[in-house]
Amino acid sequence: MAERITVGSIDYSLYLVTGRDLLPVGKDYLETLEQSLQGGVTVVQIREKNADTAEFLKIALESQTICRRYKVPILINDRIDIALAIHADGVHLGQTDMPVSMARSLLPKGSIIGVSCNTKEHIQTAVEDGADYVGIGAVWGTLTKALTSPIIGVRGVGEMLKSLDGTGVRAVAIGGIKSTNALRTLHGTISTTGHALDGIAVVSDIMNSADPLASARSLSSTIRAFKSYS
Ligand code: TZP
Ligand code: MG
Repeated sequence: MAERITVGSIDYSLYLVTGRDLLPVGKDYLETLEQSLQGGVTVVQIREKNADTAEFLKIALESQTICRRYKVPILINDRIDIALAIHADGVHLGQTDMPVSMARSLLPKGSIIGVSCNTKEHIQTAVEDGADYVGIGAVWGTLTKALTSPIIGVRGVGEMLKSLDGTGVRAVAIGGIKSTNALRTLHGTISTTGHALDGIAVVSDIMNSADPLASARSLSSTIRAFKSYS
């Protein structure tokens, strides 16, 4: 079993959430994943909403083999059992998934735990519960997920980042982020409130791309440019 990657070394700059259902016809999932890593994806979350346990395990293991080659951490959406089974680097939990403290008690020391947040209260709870990072969204409109809460916008995301000040909890924004609005997302949050995101998370801009390598490269260079002047 490959070495796990520790919390301190995580680079949240370009966070890919997988969505196999979004692959263009004829595109292979593992090739897309590999190309996204070549293009600069820095962390991968395996999100499988329709797979049974056996299929989820297979996808997670195959994905992990590739991520390890690029020394990129792999997180599992929701399923603590799958994360444990494959020795993943951590998990990503939604508001209706297992609470952070329970997940922490089950997972090995040093596991990364992230939480989806769309209100300041969610952020507060995530901080109190000891989450490592939060995924704030949806920042823009998206067709990838049926949203159950209002779109937050860059100012809203910036406001939420305020609650993370001094906590060491990292943050990515998610929802409708494309190479065309990545800079607006990063710049908009810092310019409205002075608080910066650690990265951006995308599903369709990479998974639904005819050229995932180019899409990831474009997002990655935008983030690097932003980080170099902010
Ligand atoms: N959580 C909030 S919005 C979203 C998730 C998983 C979907 C984001 O997908 P896309 O395609 O990057 O808009
Ligand atoms: Mg969930």
